[in-house]
Amino acid sequence: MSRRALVTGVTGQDGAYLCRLLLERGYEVYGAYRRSASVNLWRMEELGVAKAVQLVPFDLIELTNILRTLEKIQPDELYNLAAQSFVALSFEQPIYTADIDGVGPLRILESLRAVAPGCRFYQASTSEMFGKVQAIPQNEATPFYPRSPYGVAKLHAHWMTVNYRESYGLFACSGILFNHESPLRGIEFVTRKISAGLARIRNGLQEELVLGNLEAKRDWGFAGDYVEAMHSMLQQEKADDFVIATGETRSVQEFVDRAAEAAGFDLAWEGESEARRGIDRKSGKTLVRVAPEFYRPAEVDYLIGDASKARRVLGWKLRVSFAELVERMVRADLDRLAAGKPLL
Ligand code: NAP
Ligand code: G4F
Repeated sequence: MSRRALVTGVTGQDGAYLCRLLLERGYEVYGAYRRSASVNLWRMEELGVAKAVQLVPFDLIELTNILRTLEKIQPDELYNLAAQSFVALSFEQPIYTADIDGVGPLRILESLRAVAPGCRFYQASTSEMFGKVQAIPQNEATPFYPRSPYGVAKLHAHWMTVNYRESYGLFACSGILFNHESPLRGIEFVTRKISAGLARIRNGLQEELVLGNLEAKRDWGFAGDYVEAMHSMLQQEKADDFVIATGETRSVQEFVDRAAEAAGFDLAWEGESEARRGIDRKSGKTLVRVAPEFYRPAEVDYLIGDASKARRVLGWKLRVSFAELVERMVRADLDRLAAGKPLL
């Protein structure tokens, strides 16, 4: 009989890639989605898996809904990818973020304990928990110092995952994933904002790309590679926590440079801080500007992960390089516009 997996946050970037992977591996896949006036299935549709996933209404805020869902489906594996995942918004909606991202996973853990204690659990933890980094690079032993309500909420969920493993013997793993991107990335995150913005500029649909802190550094990988690690964590003999990262870091400005090149521009930079501008050498036009509205009250300046434990224990490997990732994202947005599709 095929194994049954429940994926929360199925309408998001990682949800789509993980569903595809689980279906390829013969799972019966249930996708937990949040009810809205129009459920967005475009990511699963782009990957061709929307019809194969059995959708179930689910909200992290509602304990009774979680309990009933688990009781009914009795999954073998549960991947909790659902979250208010946008760090910038967490400064505007800290209490909501704490409830969804901090207490939401606890609602799942309590429900598992009550009605499905044999189910294996994956919690989507984040490098944002390292925040003001206490060591370089960051690994599973690095102390946490979150710098946003999102990071603090995710840290609560991380420790709850560890605590339920140690207290009740649940097979519960926390994947501490560094930034991972793809053509399916939400458009408000900086990488996709850049790829979509440059594709629109290239097509005469937008004048400029307006960004915040260009100096922040991130360890950016490809989401398709990262969902393999999630699955692999739940196939081990023993539940544990793992850092997943590329081990390379680049600034936002470096991402813009690569993406601009992929979109056929040749950028030169001038000015400092908020006066900094990216000018296309070919046309002389300003393509990139900086605006304070995109700065955060507290920034995570520098992230670089050490995934040696995942490579050693899980046999996890990176397949897509940074250059290829950027190229794929820009190409996908240019292709969507060429096909008359909106950039969602
Ligand atoms: P994403 O694209 O923003 O997807 C988030 C998903 O959560 C969406 O399906 C969203 O549904 C759902 N959701 C939001 N609030 C919910 C609620 N109250 N109840 C049920 N579902 C809810 O995020 P992602 O990039 O795929 O990331 C997946 C997970 O990994 C998230 O938990 C994120 O915090 C974490 N993470 C991501 C990264 C990264 O770089 N991508 C790195 C580390 C950790 P709607 O479509 O209805 O909004
Ligand atoms: O793309 P971002 O919004 O991602 P951030 O804050 O690193 O969070 C993402 O990765 C986390 C893992 O570390 C996940 F847990 C989280 O769910 C999410 O997926 O911002 C990246 C950097 C930041 O330093 C930000 O200040 O880019 C900087 N940035 C500069 N200009 C901008 C912009 N970010 C956004 N979103 N928009 C800008 O215009």
